[in-house]
Amino acid sequence: SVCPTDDRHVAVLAFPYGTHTAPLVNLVRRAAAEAPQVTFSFFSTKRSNASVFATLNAETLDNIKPYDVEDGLPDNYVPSGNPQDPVEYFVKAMPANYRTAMDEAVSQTGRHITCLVSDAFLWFCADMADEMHAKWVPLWTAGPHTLLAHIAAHEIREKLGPHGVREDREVDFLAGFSGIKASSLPEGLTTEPEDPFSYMLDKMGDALPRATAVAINSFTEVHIPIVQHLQTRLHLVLNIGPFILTMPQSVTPDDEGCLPWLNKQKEGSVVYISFGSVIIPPQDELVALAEALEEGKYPFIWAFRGNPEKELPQGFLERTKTQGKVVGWAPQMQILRHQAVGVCMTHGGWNSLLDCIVGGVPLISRPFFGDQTLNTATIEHVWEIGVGIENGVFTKESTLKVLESIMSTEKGKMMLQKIVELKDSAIAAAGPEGESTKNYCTFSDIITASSYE
Ligand code: U2F
Repeated sequence: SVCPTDDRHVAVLAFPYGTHTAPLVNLVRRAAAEAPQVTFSFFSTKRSNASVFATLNAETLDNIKPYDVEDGLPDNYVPSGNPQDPVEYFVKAMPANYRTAMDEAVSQTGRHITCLVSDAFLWFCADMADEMHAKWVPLWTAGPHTLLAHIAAHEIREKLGPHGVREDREVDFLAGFSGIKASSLPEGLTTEPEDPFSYMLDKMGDALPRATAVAINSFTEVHIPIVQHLQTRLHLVLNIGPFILTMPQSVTPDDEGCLPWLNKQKEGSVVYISFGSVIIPPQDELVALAEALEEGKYPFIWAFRGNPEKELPQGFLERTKTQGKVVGWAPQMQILRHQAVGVCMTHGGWNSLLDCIVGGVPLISRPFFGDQTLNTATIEHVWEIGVGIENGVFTKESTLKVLESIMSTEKGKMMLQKIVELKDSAIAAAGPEGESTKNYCTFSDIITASSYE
């Protein structure tokens, strides 16, 4: 049969909340630059596209074109302050909102869609791919252990039974989960899903085994038994990360001079604090954390969401002017790679965890929702590269205790050693002969293959 070289049209479906779009964009930047003949249509909300393409336009990648997807917000929508609200509206508008935009892309380009690359959350791509006779390669933007938990959701509910969480049973029936307690699982997993978000994750767990391949922003050594087990449940598992080493990155400018300030600090002495892009911890915990930093005299950089003047103790900013820096959005990756940083206080988000691994910085984790509790348990009990905060909340005493333990005990040194080992395997995986590099080639071959192949 005739095989035209330019029939390839990859539809990229982003999930425009939290740190979901950025990794997908970075992946597609690389794929599109390496395959200039292939058309990439990028589907996200108007707002997300505007910020993504502000960076991309500078690179003049002519073969990626944005299409706006309706965000599902009512016309008279007034933000309630709960960051989950817009997500729920969006999830309710799916998949019709994507479909409309995809029809437009097909008619504008005159090309049928040959492959769907989507955020793994977008379960309906399994049906779309069938209908279109296209491939589907979802990207899972969190850790392999959470992915397995969602794929095994039905078994987990059945085996734990209705009292599994209350009795805090061990999840010892699932490969790679020994030592993990039921209470560490993502909240929607242990009960039947009720809200749209948990429902979406359940559908995802059922749909992913139908995907051509599942790409993960991770590397195999992070959790070998889990990856091996995932391979028995999915057609093809492609660890192609950590993206900070394998994909082009947008650089956050160091407007507030964090890096020059770090140059003046002692090796391994600085505490870096950030709770990601969604969470703001309750004010009493922010206060406890500030008091602990001040009393322990730890040099610090705090990437603060919200208003520090209002939320931190009176006079804190003035008194700690030379001890530390409270900044807005920080160049986190560069900070964590600086030798002056000794520990990272985090919410346990997957991207921050990868930043810490690549930086070789042990963690103190205070999880809030979703995969963060499971990440924290894994940090503490599986990788032994950090600890969760006592009773799950910051108090001045528990924060001082945990800082002391990481910064100045043998246990802390062991954690550092273990995270440096993980860092070395991440670098090897992303190297020229590494597994993530090889898997990326497979990914690229799959998505850019002609529909006639
Ligand atoms: C959701 O995660 P978040 O966006 O809350 O948190 P992370 O996954 O840790 O990602 C934060 C990213 O933002 C960057 C940082 C990470 O790449 O380097 N950053 C920064 O550059 N400067 C700052 O001042 C602060 C952060 C969700 F909440 C998590 O539970 C999931 O694990 C995650 C991935 O699915 O998405």
